[in-house]
Amino acid sequence: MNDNLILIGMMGCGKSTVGKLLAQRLGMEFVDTDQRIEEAAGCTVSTIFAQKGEAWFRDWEERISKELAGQKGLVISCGGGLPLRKECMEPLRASGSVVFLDRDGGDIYDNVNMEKRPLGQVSREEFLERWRQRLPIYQSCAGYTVTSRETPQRTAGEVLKALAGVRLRFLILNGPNLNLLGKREPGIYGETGYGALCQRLKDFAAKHQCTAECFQSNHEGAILDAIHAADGVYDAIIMNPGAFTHYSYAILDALKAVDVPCIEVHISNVHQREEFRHKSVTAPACVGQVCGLGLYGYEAAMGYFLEGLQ
Ligand code: CA2
Repeated sequence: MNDNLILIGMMGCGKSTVGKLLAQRLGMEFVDTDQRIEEAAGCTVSTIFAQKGEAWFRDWEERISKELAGQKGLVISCGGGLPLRKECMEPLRASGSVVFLDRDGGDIYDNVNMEKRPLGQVSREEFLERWRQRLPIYQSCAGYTVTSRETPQRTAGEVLKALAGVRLRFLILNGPNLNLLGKREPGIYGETGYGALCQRLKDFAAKHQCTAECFQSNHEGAILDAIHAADGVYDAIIMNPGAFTHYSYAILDALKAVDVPCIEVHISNVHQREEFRHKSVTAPACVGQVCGLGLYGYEAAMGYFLEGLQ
């Protein structure tokens, strides 16, 4: 059974939403400490704060933290102030990986509805002051710090990447007939087979602490679906659209519709070949195009994105 995954950070940074997504993707159970306390105490956290005071609430947090730390396979979203007490954090830290979801305090205050949150009804200045005080505590408790992204799906993806020590996730997309690599026309496309190309690119990715997943199809619709599904799941697409390059406006539109940068690759130097191969209708939606470098072109394209990390 998996160790726990513990999410900490300021109230409103997205711990619960991102935590639920992570639990789903990892097949783990999601637990929210505030919710657990509300269930056990029979009233809302705000009521506890108002009627019993903060210390009474923190005692509850300590009991719940110790109880959860004794279990496995949980994604635990911690109350924003939970890491303030080391008696809460120490058992949780020992039970798994702690991830700090880092979201700017001003962004939280301006964009998250805090009416119903305990300690949420304060001025912007007071909120920012509390955020500034807590930052070093969150940083010191966490094994990983992940900056909150535009969508919870993206943030969840970044958490998974951080935990796996992965820097970039590549999708290698190959279009029609590229499954025939190595079997026909070796004078143009070389002798390496499609399977061997995929293995080579996976190895190249792994050598650079990245992952590469390969997909090939002879069907335009399947390629469109793969591009749509890449949003939020991959950091970059390396695509050889095959002959679709020269006429698929649908692939052009799909690339424009997603927020994943793509580099187009051609094994052969298309400009030395028939006139119809000189024109790419898909390249305008790409960061750039590599052609004529053989299979190395795929690695050159991956290298471009790796360079961007430096
Ligand atoms: O040079 C490239 O990579 C191309 O994208 C390959 C496409 C071609 O239509 C483009 O103009 C340029 C064709 C891929 C066909 O692949 C084969 C591989 C081995 C044997 C036969 C075809």
